Amino acid sequence: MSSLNHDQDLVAKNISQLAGYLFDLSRKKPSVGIFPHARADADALGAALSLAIALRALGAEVEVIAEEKAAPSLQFLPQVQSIVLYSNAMALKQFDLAVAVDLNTPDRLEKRERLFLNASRHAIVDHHVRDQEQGENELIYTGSSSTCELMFQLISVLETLSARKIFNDDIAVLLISGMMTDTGRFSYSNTTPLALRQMARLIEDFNVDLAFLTHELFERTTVTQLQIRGDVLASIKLAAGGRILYASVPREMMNKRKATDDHLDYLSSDMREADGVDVSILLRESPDRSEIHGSVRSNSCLNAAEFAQVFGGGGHVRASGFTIAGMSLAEAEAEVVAQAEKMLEQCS
Ligand SMILES: [Mn+2]
Repeated sequence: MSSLNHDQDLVAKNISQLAGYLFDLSRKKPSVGIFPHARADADALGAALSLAIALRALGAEVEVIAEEKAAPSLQFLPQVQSIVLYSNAMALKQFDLAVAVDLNTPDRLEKRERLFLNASRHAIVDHHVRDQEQGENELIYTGSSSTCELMFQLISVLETLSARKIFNDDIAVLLISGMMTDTGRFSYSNTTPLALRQMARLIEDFNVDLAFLTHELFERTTVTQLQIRGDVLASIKLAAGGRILYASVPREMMNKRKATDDHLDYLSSDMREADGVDVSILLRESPDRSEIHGSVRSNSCLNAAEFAQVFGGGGHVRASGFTIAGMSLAEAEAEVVAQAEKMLEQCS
C-alpha cells in the first residue's frame, strides 16, 4: 500500500479524475459491466447497483454481473432483481468498460475474470488493501470505511459534472446498506466522519426507513440460522492460551440443518467479542467440498489482511478472508491455526 493512499487531496483528485472519465464515456452510450466480488455483501451490491443507476442516468447501457444469486438476506435491496447472473454464454462478450467494485484483483471475480479482462477499458472502485501502486482509473482508498462511501463521493462529482440530480431513494438505501454493513452500524474503528456526514445527508434528503434497514441487515434471522450458529458455537476451540478462538464447519454440519453459507455471516465477528480473544477464525467447507473458505477477525496486533494473504486471500487490518484448495478441513485448520499462533507471537 502506498503512503500516498492516505492523502486526502490525492483521493479527491482520483475521484474527480475517475468521475470525469465515466462522465465523458457515458455520453457515448457505451456498454458497461459492473462486477461486485463473489459472494457479494451489501457493500459490494450497494456500490455496484448505485453506480449502475448513476451511469444509466448519464446514458450508458449498464449490467451488474454477479457470480451467484444475491443472498436471501439481501433480496430486499432496491434493484437487486436487475442483477444479471454470469453464465458461460457471456464469456466472449466485450464490454466497452468493466468496473470492479469492492475488490481490486480480478481473480476475486472467479468465473467472471475472463469476461472482466475482455473489456476494452477497466476501472476499479475499492477500499481493500493492495500491494500495488494505483493505476489509471483505479480508485482504491483503504481510508474509506466502505466502497459505498467512495461511491457517494464519485456520484456527487458526477452530479456536478452533469448538472443534474442523480441521487435518489434507491441509491440512498443502497449506499446506506453498504456503509452500515461495513462499519457495523457506524461502530467499528474504520468508521469515518465522512461516512457519518454522508449518512446524515442521505436520510435528510431521501425516503429511508432506518428501522426497516436495521432489521433487514442486522436483526433478521431464521430458526435454521439460530440452529447452525448454535452448532458452530458449541464446537469452538481455543489456541494460544485462549487468544485464538476458532471453529471449523464441515459440510455435514450445514447439511444437517439445511443451512446455507450466508447463515454463517457475522459469526466470526461475534466470536471475536469473547473476553480475552485476540483473533477469531471461522473455516467452512464449500458446498462441493473442494475448497475451504476462511474468515478472520482480529482485535489485536495480528494484521488480518497480511494473515489472509499468506493463504492467497486479502481484506482489511481487522477483517479478512481467504480460500484454500486441495486440503481437507482438518489439514487447513492445523495450518491456519499454526500460522495465527506464529503471527500472534511475532507481533505481541
Ligand atoms: Mn466493502
